[in-house]
Amino acid sequence: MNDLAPLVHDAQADFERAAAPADLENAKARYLGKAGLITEQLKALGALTPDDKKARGALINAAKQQIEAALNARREALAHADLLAQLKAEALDVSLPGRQRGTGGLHPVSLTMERIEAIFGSMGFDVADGPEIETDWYSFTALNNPENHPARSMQDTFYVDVKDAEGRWLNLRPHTSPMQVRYARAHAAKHAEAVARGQAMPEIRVIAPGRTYRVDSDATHSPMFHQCEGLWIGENVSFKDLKVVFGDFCRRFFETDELELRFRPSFFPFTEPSAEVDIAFASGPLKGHWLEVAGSGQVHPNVVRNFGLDPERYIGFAFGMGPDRLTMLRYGVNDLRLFFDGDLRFLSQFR
Ligand code: 2U9
Repeated sequence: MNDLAPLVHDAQADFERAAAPADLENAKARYLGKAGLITEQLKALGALTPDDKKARGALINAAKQQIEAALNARREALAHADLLAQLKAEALDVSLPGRQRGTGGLHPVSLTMERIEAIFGSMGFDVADGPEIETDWYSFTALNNPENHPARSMQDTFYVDVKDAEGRWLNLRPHTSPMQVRYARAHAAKHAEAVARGQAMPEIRVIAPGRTYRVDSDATHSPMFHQCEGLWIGENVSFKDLKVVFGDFCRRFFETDELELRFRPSFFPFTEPSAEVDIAFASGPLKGHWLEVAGSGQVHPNVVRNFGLDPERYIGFAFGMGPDRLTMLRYGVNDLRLFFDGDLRFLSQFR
């Protein structure tokens, strides 16, 4: 043991106490810096004889090496502790349950629309599309709806406070029929030349599903509701075809053959004769009740003329139904408003 041992011991203790790299560098300066204790020892060598200088120098160097070794050891220990703290702070618990991404689903009315489209699609019906903002001509006039018909009044129809480029008042379509008028006119125009040459026009067979608007709101009416109408026009299409097609549709839609159909005389401006379609299930919770599911009829000659077709040659039927009501019947829902509240407790039952 020499007189430098306490110095080395103090340095080791100071380094051990340094809790952070900055503390450690301060402690280093006290021993190894320009005015440090070891540096002072080295400076004092100048006053010694060559032999003493050699011996003393060796001792100071040995002490310096010990101090440097302690310094490096502490540096490594602090860096290691820092790494451990960082790893701990950034630790991932891989056993935690993952964040679930909610699974969406189609709205029950959309499911009904898809069902209707698939069933009629299999019977050769095309699906029409068209604007929800319409002109009076497509919403009413083309459909043989007279000028003074109550459906045209502001109590029934939403009018848009804007006119189109031709100065015609616009409305939110109160039924999906305008889409079929547009479809039928385009179809007639497309085949006009062939027909003029004496060729037969391919039949019009189309359904028109979509949103419709009327001023009405209670447990069974919503200002926005859905309709799906159908149209079949040809040279030899009769009420008999309507009965077969619609009967087939009902059996497939409700997934039962035990179902009766009843056509009850009615009136619509766009069909003549017209009939309401009622169905009755032979079993299940609705057994024994006649349920109105659609309106129908033979398309009025004035409407056929508005397609651009000769009503003496072309004839057919149309029907209209409410997918909201069909959805209520199919799933046993008793309040129409449930479809429009956006309540996930209700909607997720249809996923
Ligand atoms: C064209 C010509 C005729 C479609 C028809 C009905 C009878 C009917 C209602 C049932 C319940 C609407 O959804 S509802 O509110 N529809 O009673 N609809 S015949 O007649 C047409 C359609 C388009 C060109």
